[in-house]
Amino acid sequence: MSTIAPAFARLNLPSPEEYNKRKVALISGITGQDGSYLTELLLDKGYEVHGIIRRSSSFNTGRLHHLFDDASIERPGKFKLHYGDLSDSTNLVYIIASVQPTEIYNLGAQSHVKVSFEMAEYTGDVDGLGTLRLLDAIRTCGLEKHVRFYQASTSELYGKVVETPQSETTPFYPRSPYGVAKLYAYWIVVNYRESYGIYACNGILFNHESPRRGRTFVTRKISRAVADISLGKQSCLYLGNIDAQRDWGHARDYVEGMWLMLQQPKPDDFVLATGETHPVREYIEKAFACVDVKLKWSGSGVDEEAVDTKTGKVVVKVDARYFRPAEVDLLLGDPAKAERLLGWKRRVDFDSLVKEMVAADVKAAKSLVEDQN
Ligand code: NDP
Ligand code: GDR
Repeated sequence: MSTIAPAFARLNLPSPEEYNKRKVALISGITGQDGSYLTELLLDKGYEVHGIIRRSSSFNTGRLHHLFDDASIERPGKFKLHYGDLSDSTNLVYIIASVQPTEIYNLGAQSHVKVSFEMAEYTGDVDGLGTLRLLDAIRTCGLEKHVRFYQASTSELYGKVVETPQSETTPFYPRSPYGVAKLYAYWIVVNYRESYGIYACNGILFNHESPRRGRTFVTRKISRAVADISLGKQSCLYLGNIDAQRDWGHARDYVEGMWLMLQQPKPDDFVLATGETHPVREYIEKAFACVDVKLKWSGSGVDEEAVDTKTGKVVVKVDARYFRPAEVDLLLGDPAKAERLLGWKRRVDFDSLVKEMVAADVKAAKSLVEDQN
């Protein structure tokens, strides 16, 4: 019975000092964008990395595939995946008791804001209560003084604009079931830190992207469409609110900030952001510019569209299907606290991010075309 494991772990625990001589990380959401970059970072730093993966009928470890091929990582025990789910408390207790991590990164979530309106209860369960389950699993295993905990909090907590730039002291006003679930997670982390002395941090991260970004998030949806349109594989890109503004950074920079938060003398909450904001429309224009397409816009609201000025063909159309019941209009973060106390600084700027994402998708689309020929 797995319930025996925590008692066993508690009885055999070394002192926190002895316990923390090891570097063992456990990552929920390891198969996601951030999970894959964080795994690379931690393996480079000499950690033993364990990840929680969901059982899926289709292959879901694509973002980690290159790590399986790396002979230096294949050493037994250096990198290991465990089946689990944030909705399953017993399983989380069992994994923590057997891995005995020194750091836990809770990146697992139903992370799509629009989907959260359709799956509100599930999102609340996984993103909100899932965080509580992990924290309680730490306590059940008697590890509250041993383990350091990172929570993937989000700029979606700010939601409706109360002030800009948004910092650690800006009041929250979430605008989606996702944001509300993450609000619960944020506060339960603060509460368990204050109640039980767990070293637990909220990283309030603004949007961060990369060529590994999920394909239904707006930046990746655009970069893929631009690649496919430039190769004649797609004719038009359909989008929702293109006037929303986001503070977009690169995921690789942000996972470094996550790690830094767990290396401090005291736990605290930090914003990671670039301090710049850009409308979705600008991302679209810059992405098309990467393949030498200049756009001309016409119409407004749900009738807005853009043509390729060379061909006169419509390549972007606004589509009401992609609008959300409530929108977050403007995100602009103030990373001053993280810069000052963690020494964190983003490296990749907006233009470089757009170029990297489009170039990666053009390369992938071309190799697919070659494979098919
Ligand atoms: P992704 O959507 O790329 O990855 C989410 C991960 O969570 C995947 O590994 C997914 O598994 C896993 N997951 C989903 N449901 C469950 C569940 N029930 N139990 C266990 N694991 C589950 O997200 P990102 O990598 O972009 O983001 C990482 C975290 O940071 C998320 O919590 C997100 O909400 C948060 N965040 C992200 C920001 C961003 O801009 N990227 C900004 C701020 C916060 P599977 O692969 O099987 O689907
Ligand atoms: P967001 O990211 O909701 O900010 O959440 P997303 O890329 O989904 O949307 C950004 C903005 O673009 C607008 N938009 C569209 N979005 C999508 N996905 N698809 C479209 O077709 C489209 N057209 C316009 C959206 O309305 C929105 O304003 C991301 C996630 O990673 C969260 O998990 C994370 O917490 C936050 O970033 C910070």
